[in-house]
Amino acid sequence: MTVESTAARTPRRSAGSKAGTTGTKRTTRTPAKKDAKSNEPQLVQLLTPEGKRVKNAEYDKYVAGITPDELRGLYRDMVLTRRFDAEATSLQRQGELGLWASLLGQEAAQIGSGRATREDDYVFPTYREHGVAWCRGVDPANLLGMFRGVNNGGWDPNSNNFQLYTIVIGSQTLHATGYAMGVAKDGADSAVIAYFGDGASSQGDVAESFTFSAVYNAPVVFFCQNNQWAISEPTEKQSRVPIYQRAQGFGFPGVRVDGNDVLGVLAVTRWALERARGGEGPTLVEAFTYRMGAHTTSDDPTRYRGDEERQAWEAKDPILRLRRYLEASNHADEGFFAELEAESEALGKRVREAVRAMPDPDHFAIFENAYADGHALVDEERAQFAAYQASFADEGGN
Ligand SMILES: Cc1ncc(C[n+]2csc(CCOP(=O)(O)OP(=O)(O)O)c2C)c(N)n1
Ligand SMILES: [Mg+2]
Repeated sequence: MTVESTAARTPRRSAGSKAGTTGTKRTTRTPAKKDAKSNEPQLVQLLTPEGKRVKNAEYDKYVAGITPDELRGLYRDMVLTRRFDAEATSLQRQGELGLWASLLGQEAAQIGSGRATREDDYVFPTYREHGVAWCRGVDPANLLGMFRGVNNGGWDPNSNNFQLYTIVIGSQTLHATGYAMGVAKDGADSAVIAYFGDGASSQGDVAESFTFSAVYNAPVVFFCQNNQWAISEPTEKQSRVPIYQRAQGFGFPGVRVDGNDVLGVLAVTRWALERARGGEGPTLVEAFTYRMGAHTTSDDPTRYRGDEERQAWEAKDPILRLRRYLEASNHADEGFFAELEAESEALGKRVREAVRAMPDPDHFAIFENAYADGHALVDEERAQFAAYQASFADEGGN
């Protein structure tokens, strides 16, 4: 039995779409084809851990016009995101947040992909995409309300085309697929990107998303941050093949990129989003990275993994490698780094103050958003809760 190269297949358009506009654009994409020949994982990398720019025949063109200003911008995004994330972890330790899911180590995967999106693209995140939120212009302070337990999300998804954080693992890939099918039916040329983790790749929802998006040729990019762990389960427990290779079985290309290389991630995600916009259907991008911190502030990773692993990944730090590149190519001076340091501190302070000033929600607000038209059980629970609250008033009066 032969394995058909997914990259060589003719794209299928959903009924009513402009089939004639797509055929000519399918010219240079071959990553899945190469994978069919060899089962060895292939990693796209444009910047080495030492900060050296390496040539890549296939993906260089997606970052060819990048300016020193834009490179400094990517660096700034990563530094500020890391600073914000550290502040949120501290705020949880101080009792100001109930929980926090740190993105430490995943800054390049998130900033590279987030900066590849266009304003009219639509993003479906998990609960850890603080860097992507930053790129979409969501105020970092707004990310903290849900983790403080004072609101049900914290932002209007449609104001930044950035959906609310999704805790139910993998389910947002289905939402993204359905949304992308709608985008195609509208005849729009925007794209959709769904974030998920290595652990989520085992969920049925993700497999269903792959099937539907492939069959309906939906303009969606599946962006898997393989951070090597799903809480305490290593990636080996999720898949017998490299995650990106799974796409082939569903009929679309998959590619693995060095997730700690912001340039590589930017290039690969631009390519994948362009495929979606050009009517070529879904792509799976596996950003190979590492969760440097705990799963969340409730987790203790020393119980299931050793320090050596973290140290090995520290040498591949995404921020350090871009700094090395900026310095070696004289794209940034001491003044730039010092100014950024001051900006980071100011961001930390602003977020700290914003969280502490968040008003407590009305005690009954929790009953308001479960059903659009109310529900008998919710009414009963509301009444029970009202009686419970009233019992404190009685005690106070005695
Ligand atoms: C459907 C579902 N099952 C289980 C959980 C509990 N849970 C929360 S995070 C997580 C691990 C997810 O790992 P991964 O997809 O690799 O994402 P990461 O946390 O590493 O970013 C699990 C099992 C959940 N939230 N939803
Ligand atoms: Mg993971």
